[in-house]
Amino acid sequence: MINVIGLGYIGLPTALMLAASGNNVVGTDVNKGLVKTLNEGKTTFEEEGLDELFQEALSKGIKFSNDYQVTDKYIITVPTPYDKDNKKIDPVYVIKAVQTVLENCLENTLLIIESTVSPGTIDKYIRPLIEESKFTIGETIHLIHAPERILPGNMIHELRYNSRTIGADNLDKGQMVKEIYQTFCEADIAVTDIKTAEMSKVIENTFRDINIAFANELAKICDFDDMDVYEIIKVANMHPRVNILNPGPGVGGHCISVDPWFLVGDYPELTNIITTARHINDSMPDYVLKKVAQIMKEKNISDFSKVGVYGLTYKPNVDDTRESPTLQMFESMERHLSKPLKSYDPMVKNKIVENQVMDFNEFMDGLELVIIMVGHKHIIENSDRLDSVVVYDTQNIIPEAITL
Ligand code: SAJ
Repeated sequence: MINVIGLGYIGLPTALMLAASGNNVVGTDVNKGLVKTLNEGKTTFEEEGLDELFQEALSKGIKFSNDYQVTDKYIITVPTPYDKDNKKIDPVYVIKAVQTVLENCLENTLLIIESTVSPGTIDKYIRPLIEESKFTIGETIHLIHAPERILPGNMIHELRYNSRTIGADNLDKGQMVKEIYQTFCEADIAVTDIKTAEMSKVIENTFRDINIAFANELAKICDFDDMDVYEIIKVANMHPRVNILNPGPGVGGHCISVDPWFLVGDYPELTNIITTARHINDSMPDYVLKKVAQIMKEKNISDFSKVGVYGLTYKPNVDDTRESPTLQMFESMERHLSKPLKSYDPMVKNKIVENQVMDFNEFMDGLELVIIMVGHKHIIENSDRLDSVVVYDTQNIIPEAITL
């Protein structure tokens, strides 16, 4: 039996996929409400194909519990936050999960850590825990790091078709874990050492962060000198070796805006491009605010109650608001002692900020300027509703709108 520990954005789909593919799976989470919801037959977040996969996994016998199971295979998918002050990873949840596994596991256990960790974390924090226990690494317990790569919004497809990395001390044990993932993953699976797996995961997200920062810097240059950044990127991307990403209002989510900081925290003297890219992406919400003030002046809109923000999530068609550019922008407003602007997001079902409304008509009522922060399908389908207002579109999805 495989016990998946941590049933969040990564753990839940992974547990479901394993179960749907014929593995005996129990999903464990310390959050009582979350396990209760799953046991009532409901999923805990929105993701394309998740509900169908959930039903399939249920029919194959997946179970959910608050308790760690007694078994010989664990996959740990708990979050790894970072300390905002010193930029270093805070492995507290992984440590707690490993400690609890050690209290429950059988001899000859495969302990697979999927959570993203900075290079060296497993040596520094996890190995010592096992060394202090009654188990022996490489004999009675086998340590594996198998970082995930799935993209929220396309998780179910990517679980099946993305290649993966498995880091192991012992390649035979790595091969055993590869066979578990091969029950659902149809792409290549590389087996390597643990530190390589840790580092490659973090630099994949750092690579994307740097490339988005480049697009954002281009957007600033083009805006300064009245050039069309989207046309320029389109033309440049016709070069066979150029692939510039999209500028936007900032980088959110719990991965790309966080993982590069692990490298900055560990190698402060060596991370120049990485640090600059982080600062550029973090500067975008304020940049949007400045531009809003400029548009309000130009269009003679003096009343903030006539300005609305569309989109609270960190990217289109997901309900995840972690580190979202809109929330970063509102935090910045609060730092300047002003209240968040009126906002609306069709994907966010709970009220999470002041002045958020839950109905699109109520949102549009009385607005003169709409700022599009997230390009949800919903706004593309309802773009005619924006005909009578000024639109500042940070996503370049609404024709004729003012862009970044
Ligand atoms: N963004 C831009 N411009 C772009 C692309 C993205 O501004 O051209 C913004 C998005 O709007 C969003 C942020 O970047 O705010 C991140 O979104 P994303 O879709 O690029 O990535 P995530 O954070 O949802 O998922 C990433 C993925 N990593 C890479 O593509 C290298 C995913 O494969 C990882 O599994 C995930 O991080 C993770 O869990 O680490």
